[in-house]
Amino acid sequence: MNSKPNVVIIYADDLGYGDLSCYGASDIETPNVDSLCQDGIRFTDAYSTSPVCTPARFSLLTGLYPCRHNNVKILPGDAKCLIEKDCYTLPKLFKDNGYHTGLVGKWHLGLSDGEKPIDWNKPIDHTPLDVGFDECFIFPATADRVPCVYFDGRNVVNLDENDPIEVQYCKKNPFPELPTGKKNKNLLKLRASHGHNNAIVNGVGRIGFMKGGKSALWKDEDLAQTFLDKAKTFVDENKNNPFFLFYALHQPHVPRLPSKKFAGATKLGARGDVIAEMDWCVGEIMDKLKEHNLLDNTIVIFSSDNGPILDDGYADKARVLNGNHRPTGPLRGGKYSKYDGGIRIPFIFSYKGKVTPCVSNSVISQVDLLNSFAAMLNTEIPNKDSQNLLPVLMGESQKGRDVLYAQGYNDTSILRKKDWIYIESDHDTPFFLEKGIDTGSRFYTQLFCLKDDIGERKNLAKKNSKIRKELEQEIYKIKNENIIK
Ligand code: NG6
Ligand code: CA
Repeated sequence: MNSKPNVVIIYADDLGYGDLSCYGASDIETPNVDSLCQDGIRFTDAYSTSPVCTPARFSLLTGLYPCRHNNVKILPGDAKCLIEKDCYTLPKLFKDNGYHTGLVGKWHLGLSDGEKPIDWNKPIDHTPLDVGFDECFIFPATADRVPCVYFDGRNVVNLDENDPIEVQYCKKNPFPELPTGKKNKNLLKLRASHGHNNAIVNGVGRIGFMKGGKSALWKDEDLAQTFLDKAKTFVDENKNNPFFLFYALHQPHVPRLPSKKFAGATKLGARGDVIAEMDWCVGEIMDKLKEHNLLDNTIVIFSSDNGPILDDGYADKARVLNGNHRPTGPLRGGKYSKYDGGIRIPFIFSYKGKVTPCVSNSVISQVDLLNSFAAMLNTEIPNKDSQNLLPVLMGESQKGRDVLYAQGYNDTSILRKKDWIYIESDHDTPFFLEKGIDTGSRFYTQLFCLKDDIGERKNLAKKNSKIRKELEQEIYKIKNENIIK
């Protein structure tokens, strides 16, 4: 194995375990993602650390469980950066080993130190550039949150200084002179089903208010092409040196507005269309690697941050047009849920000529990428949450994690040990009614045996109190471990 292969992580947003044809979808076709399996290992038991975005991304980049930080939750667009400047990170690992590191796409981990409100019209301190990326071209939070602008490094792209940007999340209606999704439904090209009724940008109601920055606003339909072009340029510019690219796709998160080419491309409506668009992006970036003859010197990982959801706040008909497609495959729950549908995600590790293509059921977590790549680069790191699973990723060993830890939407613990999965009790709502999702929240403990019950229907917590207690002990140990960042 070349000691310094390039590494590309392609990270989808809200793509489910059952959303890819290589994971069993029959109503959606994803030929480009599928073809990664020809040179790679498709993992059936891979997890993110959370059923929502920010904590999952935090873990992937820091190698830490979300519980190591006291504020890892879905962030507004003007939140402070959750990753401290002195925190050891995946991009820092690569950078320290002579790689050029880049991030293209969704960030959603906050910007600035949070000491004062962000001034969007000046270069911002504490961005991805301060946590290990040499360059970044991002949007700050999610596609449905303001500010709807791109960032290149520390600056908003295409900003006209005579039209400064203001962003507000706290006040109720800070810019009464501007239309909002709530007041001006006639201006919307995509209506909200819940929330998403603050600022209107590109005919879409968003979360949060913004004013100004007209020349800098993105068009949702152009997001895919814009990010793809940046990712391709990054590969072009780094073809002669080791590089790490984190290509954080915005699909299939809401609002789902694909480019013209993909609008109407599938029979599943907007959600199917943006998945098709996402798949195309994967094919394009693979073609770029091929063009430069880099495939047998590049590890490509494809995964998703959390489970899927049909209606996440816009009336885009995802639910009615879904037909028989099961975005979570055989799993229960979905985005926001503590059941496996929220946290078990597609994960393909592709490395042409270096791994023997196969399907692996070893248990792995995205938090393990830090330590696994540290092992690849012969670098000792202090982190204990992240485990070295390089031999598993390379297909040389089947020994995945003994114990897997994830964190539910409201900070409760989820633990998997072998085939057992434990979901801590809590008093939150068991269902998001408007979203049709079972959050998995119950005022009693849940314990399932995935081997006979992949759909987590038969609660064995009472019957198997010995195992329940054993798993509780493991959670206690993890939570009380002293972790060095
Ligand atoms: C929720 C939003 C949802 C989505 C999610 C974050 C509403 C009603 N819902 O609060 O649309 O943006 O946050 O998704 O506003 S994530 O994938 O980034 O975690
Ligand atoms: Ca997400």
